[in-house]
Amino acid sequence: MEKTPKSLRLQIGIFGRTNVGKSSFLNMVAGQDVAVTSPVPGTTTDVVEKTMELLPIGPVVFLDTGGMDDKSVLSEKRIQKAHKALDRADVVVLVTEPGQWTGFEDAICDEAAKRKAPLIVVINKTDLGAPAPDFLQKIRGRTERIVLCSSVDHGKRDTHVNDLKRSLLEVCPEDFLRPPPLIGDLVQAGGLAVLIVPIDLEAPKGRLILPQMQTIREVLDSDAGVMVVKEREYAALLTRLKTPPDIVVCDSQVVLKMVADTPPAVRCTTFSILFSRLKGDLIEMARGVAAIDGLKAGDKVLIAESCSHHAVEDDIGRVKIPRWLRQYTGAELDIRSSAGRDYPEDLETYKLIIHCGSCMLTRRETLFRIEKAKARGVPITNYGVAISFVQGVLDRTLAPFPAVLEAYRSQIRTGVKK
Ligand SMILES: Nc1nc2c(ncn2[C@@H]2O[C@H](COP(=O)(O)OP(=O)(O)OP(=O)(O)O)[C@@H](O)[C@H]2O)c(=O)[nH]1
Ligand code: SF4
Ligand SMILES: [Mg+2]
Repeated sequence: MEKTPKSLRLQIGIFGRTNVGKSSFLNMVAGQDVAVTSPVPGTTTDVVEKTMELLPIGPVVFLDTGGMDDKSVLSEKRIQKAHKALDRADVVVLVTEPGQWTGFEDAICDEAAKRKAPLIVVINKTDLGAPAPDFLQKIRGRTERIVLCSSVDHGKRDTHVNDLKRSLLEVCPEDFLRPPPLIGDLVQAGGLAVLIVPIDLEAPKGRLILPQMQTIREVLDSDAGVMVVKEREYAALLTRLKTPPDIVVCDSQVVLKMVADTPPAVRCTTFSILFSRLKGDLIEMARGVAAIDGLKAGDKVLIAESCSHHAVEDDIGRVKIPRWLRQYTGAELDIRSSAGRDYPEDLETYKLIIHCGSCMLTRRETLFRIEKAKARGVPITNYGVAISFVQGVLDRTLAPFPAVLEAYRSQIRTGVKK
């Protein structure tokens, strides 16, 4: 993580008047004491930098500045430093407290706007009193992204940090949401990827679908080769290879056959798993799927589709996944589905969300949906991960991603202990 150079990190500047709790807020987000805090106004003089991996956004650096409105002798220098930090900030976080909004706060908002830096307002010290509605209204005139916070209430840390992450996800410039590779890291230069593609009724006549083409392209860009085969010919073709492939990828629907036909030493996964890493947060999907083990009769499960495509007979989301879930759990589950842009407001009433492959959503939109589920405490997974799970082969299809496999196994262990 520390290898990422600063310029590739999202720079988050923390600004505000002295003593509002900027350093305390940073310490809470970091989960450790990074910056000195004290009741004496003007505690932070130099800009304190803290680099961290703020998932799912990625590598970030927080810049904790000295308060800018104090009357102490050092203030002029500090103001200059804070201005430099404003120039560096990709996102401006303005910390204030309930009732505290003057020309000073407006000036910071203006500076952010001048630099076209998105603005998040943190209303800190809410443990001392809730902000009044008209105060909130006034801030909404400046930004919709308001995080209510108490930096000294560590019990609420997760809620506050998640609120901050959601706001950051919304505003963070696209460049910083650069996705992980699709397959490039799973093949060596000169290596081979085998892609098992279904040529069935749903396959477009005379061509391959976009995800398959994208995968082929990335393997070629990695100076490796690709072999494309249907599931029926796969096993025979594998025996003709002198050296095993670096990776085998198949459509989720034939995962069971692929795993059976693939020697244990050969890494294999599915297109949907590759795409869930690219599009969203594979670790979270792998953790979420463990919740299937705890499902009981009557539990509500949401199948969330992000477009309203015309459902076909034996539709994956409407028919197959519900059937597999009922077979796997042996329970009569209350399975609902949502389609298109609407993501239900009552997420917390669900025991699990199984999201579609999000091919029509951007990475930002997908991450946002994941964060929304997390904020409501609802496990979330997706079709690709859930299919491998109910077929009993997820350990195999996650094996190419060791950190994800570990997260999944530890979640399963936690579930067993309960
Ligand atoms: N009650 C309460 N006190 C807080 C909160 N956050 C910070 N404080 C207290 O407010 C005082 C100032 O906190 P700092 O984090 O040093 O404030 P700062 O904005 O970094 O101050 P400067 O560096 O001087 O500009 C300290 O005594 C903190 O313990 C909060 O959420 N609630
Ligand atoms: S995976 Fe793509 S096509 Fe299927 S429901 Fe989601 S967005 Fe629509
Ligand atoms: Mg400080």
